[in-house]
Amino acid sequence: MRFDVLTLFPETFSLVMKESIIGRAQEKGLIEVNAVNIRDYTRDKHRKVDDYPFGGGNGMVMMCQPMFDAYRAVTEGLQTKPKVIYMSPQGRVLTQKVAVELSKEEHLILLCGHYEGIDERIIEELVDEEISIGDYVLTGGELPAMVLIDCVSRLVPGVLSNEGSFSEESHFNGLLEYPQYTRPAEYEGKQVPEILLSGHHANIQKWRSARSLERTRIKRPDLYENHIKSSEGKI
Ligand code: 4FV
Repeated sequence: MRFDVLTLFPETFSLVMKESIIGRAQEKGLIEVNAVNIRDYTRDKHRKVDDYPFGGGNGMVMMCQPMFDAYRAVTEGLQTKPKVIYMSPQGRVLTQKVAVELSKEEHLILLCGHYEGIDERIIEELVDEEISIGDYVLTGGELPAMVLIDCVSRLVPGVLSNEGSFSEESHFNGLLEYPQYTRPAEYEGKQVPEILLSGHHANIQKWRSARSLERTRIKRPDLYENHIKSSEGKI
C-alpha cells in the first residue's frame, strides 16, 4: 500500500514513520510512505505557500498553486487516480471501521493543512474525502496523517506478525479488549487472575469475553449499547 503525503513538514514523517512496526513494514515493502514538501512546488520567488484570507480574518490560508502542482507531480503517469484525503476537523471521524475500509485501497494521497487551513478550491477540485481524528483543532494535519497511516498500515497483510491479533483487540468487534497480563505472576503482591494460569483455554476465553463486555459497559456505554443492539439484530 502506498501513502503519498503532501506536507510543509516532510521531515516529521521520515522521523516517525521509520520506527518499529511501520518502519519494518516499509523495509519489507509492504507499505510505502512518501512525504512530499509542498513548498518545493511554489512558483513564488519567496517560496510563499500561504496568504491572507480573502474577506479578512485571522491567520493564513494555504494557496492553490503549490498544492495543485505538488498533487500533479505525485500523480503524473499514474493509470488510476488515487483516493485523496484531506485531514480536517470537518471530516468523517476516523474509527477502526474506517481504517479497515481504507486498508483496502492500493494508494492514498493525504493532504496536510496548516495555519487556518487550505483554499476551498483545493478541496473542491482534488479532495475525495475529509477525515478527522477527533473533535479538537490541531496546528497541522501532519499528526492526523501519521495516525491514519499507522492504524491503516497495521491492517495491511503481513505488517503485523500475527494477523490473528486483530480479532481480539479493542474496537475490532465493537468491544474493548480484555485485560492483559504478563510475567511475573505476582508483582509486589499483586496477583495475575488464577484463571489465566490454568491453561484451560475455553474457560480463559469465557473469562476474557466477560471482562471485555464488562469494561465496555463501564468505559464505553455508547459502544456497549451498539453491541447489545447489534447482537439483538436491531442494527
Ligand atoms: C485535524 C483534526 C485538525 C485544522 C487547521 C490543521 C487542523 C490546521 N485534522 N483531524 N482534528 N487540523 O485539527 O484532522 O490546518
